[in-house]
Amino acid sequence: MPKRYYLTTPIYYVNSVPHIGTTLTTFVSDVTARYQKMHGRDVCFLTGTDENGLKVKEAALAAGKQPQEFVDEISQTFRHIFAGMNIVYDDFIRTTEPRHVKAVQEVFRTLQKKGHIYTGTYEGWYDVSSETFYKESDLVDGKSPDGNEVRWVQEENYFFRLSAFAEPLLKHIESHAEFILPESRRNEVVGFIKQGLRDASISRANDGWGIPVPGDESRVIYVWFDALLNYLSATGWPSPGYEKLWPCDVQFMGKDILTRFHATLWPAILLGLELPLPTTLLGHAWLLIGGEKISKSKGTVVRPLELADELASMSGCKHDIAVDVVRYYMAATMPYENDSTFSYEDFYKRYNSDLANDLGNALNRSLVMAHKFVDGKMPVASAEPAAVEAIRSARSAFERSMTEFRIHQAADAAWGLVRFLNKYIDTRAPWTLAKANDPSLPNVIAAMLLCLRATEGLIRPLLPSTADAIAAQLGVEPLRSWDRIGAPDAMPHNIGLGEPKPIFPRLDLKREIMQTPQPETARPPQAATNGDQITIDDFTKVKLRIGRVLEAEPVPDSDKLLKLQVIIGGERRQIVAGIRANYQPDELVGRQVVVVTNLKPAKLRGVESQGMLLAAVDEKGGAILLQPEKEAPEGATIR
Ligand code: ME8
Repeated sequence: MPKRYYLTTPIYYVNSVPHIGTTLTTFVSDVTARYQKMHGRDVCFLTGTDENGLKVKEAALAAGKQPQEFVDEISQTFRHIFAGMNIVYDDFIRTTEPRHVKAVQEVFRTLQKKGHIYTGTYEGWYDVSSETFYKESDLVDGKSPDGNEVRWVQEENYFFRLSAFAEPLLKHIESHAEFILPESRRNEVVGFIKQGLRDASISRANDGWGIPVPGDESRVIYVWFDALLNYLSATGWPSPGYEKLWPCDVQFMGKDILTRFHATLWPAILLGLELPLPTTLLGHAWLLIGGEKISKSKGTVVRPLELADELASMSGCKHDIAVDVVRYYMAATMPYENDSTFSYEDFYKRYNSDLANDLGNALNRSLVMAHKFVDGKMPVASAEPAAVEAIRSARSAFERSMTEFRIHQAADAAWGLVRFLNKYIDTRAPWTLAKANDPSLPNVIAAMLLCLRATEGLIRPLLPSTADAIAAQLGVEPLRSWDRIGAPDAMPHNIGLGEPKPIFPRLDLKREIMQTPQPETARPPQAATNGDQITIDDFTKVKLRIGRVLEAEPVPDSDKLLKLQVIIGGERRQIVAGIRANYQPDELVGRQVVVVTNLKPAKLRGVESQGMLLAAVDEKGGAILLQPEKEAPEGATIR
């Protein structure tokens, strides 16, 4: 019986509806599942909801609802949001389901029989917010280490002999480098276990909510002991056939629940049951807002579907594409080892720079040129080797990143190919090849289209709807098999290309986002007066052409100037512009601009400028760059 690729997320407390942070882990899991499916693996991706705790019961009562009615509603909201984010799981488990209750009670009985469970008196502190027991010495100023209120508990409880598993656990961690990722987290776990593990209290007094201890109705099973077992109960354990899934290939979670629960209590239970341990536990860092943990009470909650709705209405992109943009953001900024901070400004800037400029331009320019220069068909010609090599290297960088589930690096690998393609178009300049009847033109266009096809494959696990849109514009079926990325026949010769349609309309960042443009005094506005009139001959002395920004960086020691590399119909120019107050270098790259090309070169802050950009002047003296109303031919003249 071949083993399926089994991956899991934490099961989420249903005390409140999900936000962008809770969605992040499920998204990372979705990307991994899609990636493995593209490799032909039979994948089972499990997620679900954690419904039995005191925290959930208290939230239900606070909402004036019966716990069951409350958990039914919120569990449904999680499914709704995951579906809206195009997250495709294979199983959704709820800890109030009979299949789970049955398995948990069976685990309890089995561990009891094996002598790993005993009864005793528990006396200590309990943090309802994280459903965690603490010793007096764990508390900080009378609160839990996370700053939550704690309550005193004294009760007859069942204990699990966690202490007995410290040594075997350390051995396993030390001999399996891939067991806990990233490495920095592994060190934290080892340090925690080496401090000594206490036996774990695994029951609470039965107050009518939770899974009863088998044979003792006065007690319910401690919610963490119950919750961790969801990964096992979803396999059907102990019924035959569970080995088809077990053990998990990878389990994703935030760092908050790695050390104490997933990397100690959980594998210790499995060792007690004599079951193999999961291959990898990945504890990622936090997605923060305003530098702090996402908090409902501080109003710093961002809901992923609302974010997508907002983007779709502001930019005019389709809703499924806006969902992909939120997915892209989560991928590109994935808090792997370190926390990352969400901001609207960063989100919208990345939309313009990475999606509208990088990917959108690469797609649009390639298709427009293929229609113009090779009759809108994939040429019967082999792609130039530079492009073939760029695809190979992007694909292998993506694969390397995915061996440790570094989704942010995988996204960067895919964008490496997109950036290559834009530069390749600028340097190979098909428009000049066409003018010169250069025989390499079909090879260049074939290379561009093959790069797009490979990009479609690489981004498919991350941005499935965008990948479909690219395939449709290329006139091909979606690329579903990883092996086909970069295959020479992935773009069949003579295939008719679809119509180029921009999928990421640019956002006007200054109007929508940038609330406080800085004043810029370099060019005061000049009104034309009759005495200043010029003739048409005077005007035509000024040579104006369309350029495209290739690179942009600040000029050192100047808060006004940016140094740009601009390509003007195949000719590269360095231009220094006083636009830094209104523009970030990143948002300029890929953008078309209007350039005065016959201005005498000048030095600004010691840096040569070989042209000038045209800009309108805003109320504060800042520059608003002029741009053609739609993509203009490269290097077009302006009259
Ligand atoms: O802990 N950044 O459930 P939970 C990144 N029921 N990830 C975040 C995040 C953020 N700001 N906020 C939440 C529980 N997460 C238990 C789990 S499993 C057997 C039981 C993610 O609803 C992250 O994966 O508090 C974190 O571990 C999880 O949501 C916590 O979800």
